[in-house]
Amino acid sequence: MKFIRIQVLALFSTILLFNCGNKEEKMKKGFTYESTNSQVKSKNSKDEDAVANVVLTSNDLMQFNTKEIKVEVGQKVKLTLRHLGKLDINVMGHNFVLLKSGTDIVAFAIKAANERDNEYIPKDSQDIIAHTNLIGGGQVTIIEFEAPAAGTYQFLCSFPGHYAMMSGKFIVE
Ligand SMILES: [Cu+2]
Repeated sequence: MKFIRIQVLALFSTILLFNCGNKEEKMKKGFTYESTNSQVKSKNSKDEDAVANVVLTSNDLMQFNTKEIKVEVGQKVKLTLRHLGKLDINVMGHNFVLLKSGTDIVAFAIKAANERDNEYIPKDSQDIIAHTNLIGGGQVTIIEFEAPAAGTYQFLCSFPGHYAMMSGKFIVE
């Protein structure tokens, strides 16, 4: 009788273990979607290492706080864009647009400038790896995306006329 009970217990533990493993797997797969949940983020340190937390700020002087962002191959990038200024989105709107390698930044910026109704993001663009919403003074926007393959990419703010001052290198190494 005792022996059977132990066996049952062992079986129960195995099921429990299996379920946990499954859950973990699901969390990894659905990370982009679920990561706004702080419970997922603090699940284990391994997951946190896999996320590059990038905080980019912008202001009323048409500037980002950096011209260079570095992340590691295979990382998920959580990019937070803050607008520390006070000006309205229609006057001093900012976004972050990461371009695929080989994209002509000037040609892209000209195309984007015509897309006012689409927050200056060209519709159906094949040139973009990731982009945020357009924000005005005092606003914050967050995106998450997979770091592209190792290499150097360009990022910009696609609000008309901003790319000359608001652009930089996004390095994956
Ligand atoms: Cu801008």
